[in-house]
Amino acid sequence: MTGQFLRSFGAALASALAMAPAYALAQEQGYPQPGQIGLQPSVTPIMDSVHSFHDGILLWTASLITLLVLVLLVVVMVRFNARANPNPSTNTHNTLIEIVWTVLPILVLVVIAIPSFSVLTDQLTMPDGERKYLGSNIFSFGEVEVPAPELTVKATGEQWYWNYEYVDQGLAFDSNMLKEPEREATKPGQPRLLAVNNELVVPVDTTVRLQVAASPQGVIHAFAVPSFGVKIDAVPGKLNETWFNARKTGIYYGQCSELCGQDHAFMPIAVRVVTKEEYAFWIKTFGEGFIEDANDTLPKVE
Ligand SMILES: [Cu+2]
Repeated sequence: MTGQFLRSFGAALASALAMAPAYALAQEQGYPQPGQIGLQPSVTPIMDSVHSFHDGILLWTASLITLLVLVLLVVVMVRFNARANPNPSTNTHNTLIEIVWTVLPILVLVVIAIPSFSVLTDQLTMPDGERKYLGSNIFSFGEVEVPAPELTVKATGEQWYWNYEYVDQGLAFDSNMLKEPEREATKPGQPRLLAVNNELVVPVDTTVRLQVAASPQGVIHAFAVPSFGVKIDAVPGKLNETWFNARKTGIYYGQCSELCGQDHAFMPIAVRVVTKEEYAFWIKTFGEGFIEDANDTLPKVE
C-alpha cells in the first residue's frame, strides 16, 4: 500500500519536473501556457509588485495556514480517536480558544491587507511626472516609481469587442477577435480566442496613461492584461484610469474580466509593445490613412 503510494507520488513528482521546460517557455509568452505554474511573467513595475506581494507574503501565509490545519487534523486523529480517548470531554465552550480563533484570523487579514493597499494604490495613482515612491508601506511591497505619462490611450468596451482611441492624436479603431479560419489564415502562431485583427500598439519603455470606459448604451466590462498587472472596470458613463510601462516588446494578451453578456468570452485584449521607432512610424501611417496600412509597417508576427 505504502509502496504503491510512494511510486505514484514519485511518478507525479517526475512529471511535474518534466513540466519545468514548459514553464521556462511560459516566461517568454504573454498568455497562459500548458503546465504553467504561478502568475504570468511580469513586464511592468506594477506586475513586479503584484509578483512580490504574491510570492513574498500571500503564498507563505496560505502555506502556513494549510500546514497548521494539517497538523491540527493529525493531532485530532491521533489523540482524540475513539480508541485513544474512549471518554470524550463534554465541554461546549472555551472562551480562550474562541478568542484566539477569532483574533488570529483578523491579525492575518490585517498583515495581508496593509501591503496590499499600497500595491492597489500604485495601480490607481496617476503618474504626475514627479519621480517618487508611492504608498505608505510597512513592508516593501508596492513601492513603484511612476514617471510622467507620454501617451494616453482610451479603451472602450463595446458589445462585444474593444475600441481603442489615441486621445492626443484623435485616432481610433476597433479590435475584434479573429474567428478560427481567419486566425489560421492570417496569424497561425497566435493563440486561439486571444488573437485579434488589430492590436493596441504602444511603445516600449513608455508610461502609458490608460483610460477605460464602456459605451454609454452598453454594459460593464473590465480591461485586464495579466503581464501588465492591469485589471480595471469599464463602466458606461465613467472614465477609469490606470497606467502601465512595459519594458519588453511582444504581444501581451488579456480578456474582458467582467461577465458582460453572450460574447463575454470572445472580446480578448491584445497589446502589442513595439520599439519607439516602430511606434512613431505606425502612428504616423495610421494618421495618414488606415489602421491596416499602419499595421503593415510593423514586423510580421504570425
Ligand atoms: Cu465584456
